[in-house]
Amino acid sequence: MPLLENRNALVMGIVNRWSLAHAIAAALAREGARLHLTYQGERQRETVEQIAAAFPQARAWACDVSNDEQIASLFARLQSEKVELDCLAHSIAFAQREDLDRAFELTSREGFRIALDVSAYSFVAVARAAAALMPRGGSMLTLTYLGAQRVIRNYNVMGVAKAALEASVRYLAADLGPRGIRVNALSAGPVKTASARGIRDFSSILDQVAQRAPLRRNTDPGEVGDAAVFLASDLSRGITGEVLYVDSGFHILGI
Ligand code: IMJ
Repeated sequence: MPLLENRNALVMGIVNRWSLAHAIAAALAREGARLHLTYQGERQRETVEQIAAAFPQARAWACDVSNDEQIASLFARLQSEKVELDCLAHSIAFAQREDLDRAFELTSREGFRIALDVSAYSFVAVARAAAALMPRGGSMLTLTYLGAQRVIRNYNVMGVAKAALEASVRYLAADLGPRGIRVNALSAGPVKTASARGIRDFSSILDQVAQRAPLRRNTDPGEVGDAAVFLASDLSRGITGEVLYVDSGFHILGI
């Protein structure tokens, strides 16, 4: 029996077919979930509409999570169509290019604000709105990275934003648990997605992980999708407020 039959999943953060959000959407759909996919702006509209067309019953919706009105209008439209959600997957982050390119100490007030707003606060705002559409309870998940816990070169203000995101997962889990809603994060190993484009030395980071991680390989997007199925499904019914690493075991290493 599929694990997510008759479940509705809202997946936010697909930019293209290589996005981790796309791997998550594909894995949820494989297990029978009905997909609602959001895209940020007109630039992503066609891509995400085409991706939605490849899944049975999937729909695409506009939502820029840095804009409260767009969040409100997305959830108002879902509600007016009587969509009850079972799963929310948030896979959205942004920092200004210059803040991923030089010393962290040079981060401006505005750069810090933008990174935390888009990458951490957006999950709080969307979780609150999604919870209102989860009368049966549900499962929320977001994507994080080891740079929240350790210093990883150039990750900089994104590491601070992911630390805030991971703490937000715990506070949301405490608030929403009594309503039967679980909140967790997946911490994926480095994957060459649009979010890695132009990051200095990214290929060498991938090589080092593949050489040193316990499983001696990089993370495959499908592994992140399958872990998302676990967190979205009743198999993980006793788990909330957790950060689950899907990184070939890299995070256990010391020097
Ligand atoms: C990003 C920057 C520096 C090092 C990095 C990354 N490593 C990894 C990433 C080692 C794995 C990718 N990652 C986990 C992210 O969260 C990326 C977030 C990101 C990427 C960009 C690139 C383009 C841009 N802004 C961005 N904001 C956030 O302009």
